[in-house]
Amino acid sequence: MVNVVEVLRERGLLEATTSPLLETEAGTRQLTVYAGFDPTAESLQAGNLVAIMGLMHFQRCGHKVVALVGGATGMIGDPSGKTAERPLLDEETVLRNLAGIRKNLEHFLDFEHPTAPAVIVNNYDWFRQYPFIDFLRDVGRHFRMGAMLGKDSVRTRLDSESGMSFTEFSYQLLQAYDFLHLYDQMGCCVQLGGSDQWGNITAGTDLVRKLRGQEVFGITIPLVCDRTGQKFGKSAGNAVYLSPAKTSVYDFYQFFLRVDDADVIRLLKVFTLLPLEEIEAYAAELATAPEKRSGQRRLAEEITRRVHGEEGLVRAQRSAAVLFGEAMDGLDADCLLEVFAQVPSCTLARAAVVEQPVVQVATAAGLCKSRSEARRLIQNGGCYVNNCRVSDVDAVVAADALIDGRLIVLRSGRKRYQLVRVA
Ligand code: YSA
Repeated sequence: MVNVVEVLRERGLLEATTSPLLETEAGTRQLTVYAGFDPTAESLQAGNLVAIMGLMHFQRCGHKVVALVGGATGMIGDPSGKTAERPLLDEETVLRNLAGIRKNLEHFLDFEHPTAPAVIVNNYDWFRQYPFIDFLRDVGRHFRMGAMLGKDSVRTRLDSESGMSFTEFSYQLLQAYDFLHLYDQMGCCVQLGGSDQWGNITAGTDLVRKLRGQEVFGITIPLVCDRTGQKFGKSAGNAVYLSPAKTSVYDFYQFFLRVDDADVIRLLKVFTLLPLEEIEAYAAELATAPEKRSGQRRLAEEITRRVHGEEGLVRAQRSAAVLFGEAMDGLDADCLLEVFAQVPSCTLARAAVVEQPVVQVATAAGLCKSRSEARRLIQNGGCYVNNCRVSDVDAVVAADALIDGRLIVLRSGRKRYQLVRVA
């Protein structure tokens, strides 16, 4: 049996375990492991992928995996790693977010595995019927205030100006009880999470020890940060999400394509399943030919394919190629609007575009200052409509040049684009 702890260590996915015994157990028997995801948004974000990759490695090494979605905990809000209390989510939002997160998880875990299919559970299912008084008597009684106050997630917040509410303070009890519940119901004996989850995970291992007299294990993964120390998955202050409705496939692909040379090898180990020897070859190439960015390309390819499928990857790559002058056929207007989001755009009436001379449209759109400049541009072979060179100064914009009937892309020379939205 390949030892999953060793696999995680080799790939830079191991921060800490609650006991060295875990590694011994992982090498000798099938374990059941869980990781939890709170539905704070409609989609998981790139940072959460790290924990999902951890679960995938467990499953690939023959263990049973459980992904827990926090229908209950999401309504409380995990204070771990947060500098301020978040507004409470209402039930409707939590339900919508849960559905999105389930969908994300289905891309990664094998729910059809013949011997150890992955399972998704929702902790709202057991907290819903748990009376508060019973919970305090059964569970709360086993928590010591000193230990609870000593958790990093609590200490940092207590020192802050805004402090912490009792609601958030009690979060660790809920996560601890989940571990106990999954231990009882499924024999789950390992909880995995990012290193910000250490306090919550150890609250669970302590509770199982106290109430069942059994040792269960925690394992944490280092929080992946970018070079600037920012938690991974933020792009210009915004999270990079797995759902295309929140982060377009193109932006998702570009985010990974743009990672720094200093980060790419580490990220290949974390976010892909490529064998380490193959990743070493990228490291060697990075040392001799960094300008090729082959590691970044492979990283973006692997992760986009996994999250958005082969079709999504092809679409992202074709979109990227459009910026380098490649043909646009087959790409729809929404896709092109994403690609050209940073390009100047204007809106012209349909009658000012369709069947009108390119010279006129290029001038009206602001690509050229005057008709004579537009004419010269065409004569010099530097004018393009939808990346097709215009060779005739008298050419008109045909109706079928309009992409989805509402967009054309003009270009002057190699790089200067102008987007025309057709009203
Ligand atoms: C866990 C167990 C339970 O029984 C109940 C709830 C939970 C959810 C947990 N308290 C939580 O809030 N997790 S999370 O939704 O914020 O993140 C999901 C996982 O992604 C966590 O393990 C977190 O550490 C991990 N993660 C997020 N950003 C990360 C990261 N891991 C590594 N690097 C990052 N940048």
